[in-house]
Amino acid sequence: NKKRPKVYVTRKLPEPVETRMRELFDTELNIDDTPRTQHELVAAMQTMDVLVPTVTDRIDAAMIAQARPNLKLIANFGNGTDNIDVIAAADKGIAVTNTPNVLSEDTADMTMALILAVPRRLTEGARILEESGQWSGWSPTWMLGRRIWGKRLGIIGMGRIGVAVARRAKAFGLSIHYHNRNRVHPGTEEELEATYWDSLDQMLARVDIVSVNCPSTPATFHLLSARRLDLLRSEAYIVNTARGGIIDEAALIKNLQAGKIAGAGLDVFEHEPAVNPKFIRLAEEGKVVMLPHMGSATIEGRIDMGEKVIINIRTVFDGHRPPDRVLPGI
Ligand code: 8YV
Repeated sequence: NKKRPKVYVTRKLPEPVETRMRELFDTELNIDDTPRTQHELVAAMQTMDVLVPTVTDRIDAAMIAQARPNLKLIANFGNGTDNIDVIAAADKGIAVTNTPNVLSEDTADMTMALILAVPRRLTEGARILEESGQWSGWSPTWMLGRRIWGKRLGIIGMGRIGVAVARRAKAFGLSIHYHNRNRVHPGTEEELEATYWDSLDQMLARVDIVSVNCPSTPATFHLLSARRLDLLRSEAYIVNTARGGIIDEAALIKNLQAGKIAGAGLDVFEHEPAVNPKFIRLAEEGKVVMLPHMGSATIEGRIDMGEKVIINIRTVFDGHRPPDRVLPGI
């Protein structure tokens, strides 16, 4: 008759996940989904065994320092763990887990949607009909976008999501280029007919579309800096479904305004949920398509993520290593 772990969930999760959690754990849910304050999170870290935060909860070193020894696990409901100071947690003996794999395909779908949406002027076209209910009439030179087929896609970060993007893009007739800390397995490179670029700078100068699919870490902060954005061709597009901070937004805005880059598809922003109003202007001009961080937002994906969280919690309280342990520095 083992003690049930006390689990604190910071946001509303899908019904089946909450039901299962309640069956298995002493669970404190967030029924009305109002984001918890830092004070409430620290209080939870002092009384509960497990914290289940999401991308919207920043768990920094100062908060972790105030946690009591009862807190064994921070089981992040999400893939990226840039919201958590994983090093501070490790120093205090608190395990951190995430929810990899289950959201890669959904995120890759949304990446592909943005790769198509900007050059093919999807939102601009939709807006014409939404705003007036009709259009002035078809013409051979009207609403022309840029062809996707035959173009070069440069993927930054060839992990699970990057590979899922590459598979889709290949089927759309794009050639695959990538930059990553390491080359992927030769079999994967062969399957994707992918070209590896050791130098990000050189890849940026040669591709038509850039897709950002790497994690947000101190090393990738403003990886697409003003200097690197200047390397892009003026016909190039950028798509970001990873984290806003990987791109220097101010520099991106400048280059979009100046026509030094053709367009951007953005699902993530540097200061979410705030969005730089200059992007809105650029969206009106058809240079930018924006989504409010919806990359992994499917019902199935969220349920799968919840199951991963549950498995991680159960494994830790069964005395084993959780399958999705996030180690500092990785
Ligand atoms: C979710 C994400 O919005 O997993 C991630 O890293 O950015 C998104 O899939 C997030 O996980 C919710 O915590």
